[in-house]
Amino acid sequence: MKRVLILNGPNLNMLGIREPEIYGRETLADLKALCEKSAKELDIAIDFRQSNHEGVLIDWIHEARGNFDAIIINAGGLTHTSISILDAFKAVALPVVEVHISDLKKRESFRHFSYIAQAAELSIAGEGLQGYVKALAHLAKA
Ligand code: DHK
Repeated sequence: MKRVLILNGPNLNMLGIREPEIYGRETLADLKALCEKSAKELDIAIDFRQSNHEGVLIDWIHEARGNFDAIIINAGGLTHTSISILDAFKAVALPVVEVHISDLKKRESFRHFSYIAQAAELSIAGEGLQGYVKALAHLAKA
């Protein structure tokens, strides 16, 4: 069974509360339940995590080496700033799928560039929580 680590970065614990017109009204717990349901259907084992701390996310990416087959990440705002998260992905050399709930290209210009995209085999944005389901389906096929 394929093992996928799903990482969520800063402020994603505020899903359902933060800017619902952009991120929707569903919570992180709803997102976790959706991922668990989808993973079960796809016969994938997942570990779903969230942290507001860059270093914690980097430690989890390092830990994935040898323990997971792929990583799905929504790095939140760190997407647009973190060379260190990009370097961590390069270090572990695991397949990465990047997900964003909102459509970055339709938002402020500072959200248009993603460091994570440099390491990701697929970037999904603007599909709401279903983007995570799409990411899992992609990895199930890979
Ligand atoms: C989530 C965030 O927290 C923002 O900082 C990103 C992303 C967009 C999302 O769409 O899921 O810019």
